[in-house]
Amino acid sequence: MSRPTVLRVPPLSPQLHDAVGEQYDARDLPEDGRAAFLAEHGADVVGIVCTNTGRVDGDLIAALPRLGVIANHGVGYDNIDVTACLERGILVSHTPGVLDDAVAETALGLLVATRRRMVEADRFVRDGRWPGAGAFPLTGQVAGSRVGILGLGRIGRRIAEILDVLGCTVSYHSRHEVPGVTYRYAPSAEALASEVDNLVAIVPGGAGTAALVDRAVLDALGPDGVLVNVARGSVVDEDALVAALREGRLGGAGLDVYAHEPDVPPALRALDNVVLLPHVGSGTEETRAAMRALTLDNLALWLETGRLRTPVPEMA
Ligand code: A2R
Repeated sequence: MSRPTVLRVPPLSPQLHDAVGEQYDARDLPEDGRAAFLAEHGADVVGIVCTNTGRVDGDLIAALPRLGVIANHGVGYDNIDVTACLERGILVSHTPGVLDDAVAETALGLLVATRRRMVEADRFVRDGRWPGAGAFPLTGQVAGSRVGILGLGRIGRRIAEILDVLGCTVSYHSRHEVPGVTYRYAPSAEALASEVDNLVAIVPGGAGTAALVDRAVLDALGPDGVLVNVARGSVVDEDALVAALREGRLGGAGLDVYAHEPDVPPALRALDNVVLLPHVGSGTEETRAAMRALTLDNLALWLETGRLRTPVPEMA
């Protein structure tokens, strides 16, 4: 019996790429010559495997008349045109839950590293400035501080639990109040920023959250405030962020994501009061293995039963 044809939309990790190839008749969407490739193979494709940096837009979906499932390796799926999928009855899965710990510890790491100026302190030692240049300056601390969580979902709640242990006062903003939590609810992102020392963004990307953290929110956080973004670059107005950091209207930022990845604005790279990571929030061996397994599980289940284990909320 012929194996189902699955389209791999790059980039995929070598492990995920190979796993799909072992189980299916796998095709790789090329960077160049897509029209010719799709004309030749598009009609065979029943499933797609992709990650958050592989765009699956309306044009690609339209070129795949038998497409029935998109298995996204990641919890965020703003790379996929879900509206086009809904119109065609194409199901989309993602990987919720299995990456909460990894992303939460990335958020904590960024927050501590930024507040305690750890990257600068590391350079201080490496450059041989200790002890010749005197003691490293005193810094702020995270323990006991007020932290706002923008998006108290699965990952946001995990971050809040970790901060509880550090004696932080946690408050949050989401579109809806979360029942059964003791954290204080703020009615807007700006209101939240105005009542905390540190703000952690962990909402989904996409149109609904574009520039949710804008100049007004950054100004409300203020010159002693720190922003951590482990959500999506689109959630923060990056120009406003750079301006606020350069003009001293914001104290610091710990960033894992950027507006135009992998481009990081040179002005941001030149600043000392930022810690910059290359979008590695879920990037641990353990978590990526779990995400891979769930992605493949969804694909296999759909092929077998037409259902998904973890559909995106629009299709649940
Ligand atoms: O707004 P609500 O009540 O639906 O709460 C969700 C919140 N959220 C928003 N908050 C404020 N303004 C918005 N426009 C908005 N849209 C959504 O974000 C909820 O509290 C949170 C998302 O939580 P989950 O759906 O459980 O997602 P999870 O697994 O925590 O991942 C969050 C994001 C991913 O989409 C990736 O972009 C990134 O973290 O890795």
